[in-house]
Amino acid sequence: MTVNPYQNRSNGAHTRLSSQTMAFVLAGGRGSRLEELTDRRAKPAVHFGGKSRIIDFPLSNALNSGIRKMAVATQYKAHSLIRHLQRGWNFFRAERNEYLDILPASQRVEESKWYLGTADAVTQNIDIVDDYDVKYVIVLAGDHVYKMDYEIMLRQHVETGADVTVGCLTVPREEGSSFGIMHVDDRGRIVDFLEKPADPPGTPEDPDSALASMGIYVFDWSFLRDLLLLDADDTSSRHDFGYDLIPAIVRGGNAYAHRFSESCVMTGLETEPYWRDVGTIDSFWQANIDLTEFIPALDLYDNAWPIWTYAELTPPAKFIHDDDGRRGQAIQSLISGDCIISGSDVRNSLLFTGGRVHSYSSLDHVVLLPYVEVARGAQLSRCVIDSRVSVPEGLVVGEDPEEDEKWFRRTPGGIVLVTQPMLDRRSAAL
Ligand code: ADQ
Ligand code: ADP
Repeated sequence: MTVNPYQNRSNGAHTRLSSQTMAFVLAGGRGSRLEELTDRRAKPAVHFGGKSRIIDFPLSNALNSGIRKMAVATQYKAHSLIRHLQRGWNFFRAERNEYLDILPASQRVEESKWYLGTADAVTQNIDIVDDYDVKYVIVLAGDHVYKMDYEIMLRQHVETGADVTVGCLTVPREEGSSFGIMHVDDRGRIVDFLEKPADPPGTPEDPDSALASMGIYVFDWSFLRDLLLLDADDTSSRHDFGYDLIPAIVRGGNAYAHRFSESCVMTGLETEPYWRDVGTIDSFWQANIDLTEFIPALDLYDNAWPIWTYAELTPPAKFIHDDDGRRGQAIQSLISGDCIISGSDVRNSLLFTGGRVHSYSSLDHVVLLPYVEVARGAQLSRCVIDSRVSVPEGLVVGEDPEEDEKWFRRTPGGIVLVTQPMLDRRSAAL
């Protein structure tokens, strides 16, 4: 028997579903648990990993999966998100049938009603999706960090003939109340779906874990289109995928779960599937600091699955002695372009573009967002410094919880967030 080596490969041109698919990326959520980090930007625009922003992950996944038609629904504080997309995601060419549309929230109504719920964000743009002329739509959340081959999920969707296929993963049961939680039968059919249940049910195999929706869905466009039109007329609906549409399809009996572990993209370095909702200051700090580990849980150095982004053209990072001969050095750290470490000591830290650290300073377990200047003699540990902050001479953060709480935001986990308005209030008071 002749075996066709391409038969089961996702990139075999004759089997590719991604070319008949558009990605509809929901990027309108505020992410209020990130506190002041989302005062000026939507959560999908929050920086991550030294060069990127969170939205680069779902967009890069779509691109690497072969999807060439994308739309990003924006809403809350969309400016830095839109600027980022315009600068970094501007290589789609209509001549090649490639599109990336940035969809502004409807200006018709007051802000509180821009998009009623996540499904309404698609309903308001039905005509745009129609224009793409695709068979499938994959709805993605714009605010998670992970690497996934959507082609594999699309294939499952087509093979099962599902009305919807919902990406899912297991989470500790006590975290289940912030997710849509589902039960599946042994064929993977979803038999029950509860959006953010107060007391999430465990799985039959393990009562301590729950099967959670990743908030990503594959539909046939004709099916979703009809459903959205029905939903738009339903006055009792919140017009939300998690609260309304997915539970309704589950009741109809033809919704399937797709396990993230089957389509996550891993390198030899990664030991388990990586997916993070970096939704709090603690988890944001931790996920960034984790990248400095000897063996990181997320491998950003994978040329086969690049995370595309917009990054400024920058000169190299530089490490120099100061006038007194003190060595400027960084160890177990990620240092981006245009950083200058002068006569100071950086450990277990992640510095985004343009970080300047002056003599007699030390950084330990610090995330410096882009263009932060740290003046002489500052001692920073276990903190996140927001972009373009000017850290004053001799500032100490992460030593004395009372002092940190007085001026900055200190989380229950003991991580401190420092922004420029906080520093301004502090200097005005001192
Ligand atoms: P949540 O993440 O709580 O739950 P939601 O706040 O609706 O859901 O956000 C989903 C995505 O849509 C986010 O990327 C957000 O930025 C964006 N968004 C929210 N409102 C929007 C709007 N009106 N217009 C455009 N974009 C919008 C969802 C599911 C759960 C699932 C979790 C997984 O409802 O079932 O478990 O995602 O994180
Ligand atoms: P050595 O020459 O000391 O064996 P390696 O080539 O293993 O060094 O890597 C040097 C350092 O770079 C390691 O300590 C590791 O922390 C980091 N490193 C290597 N590969 C990766 C990766 N894919 N992602 C992040 N860090 C990495």
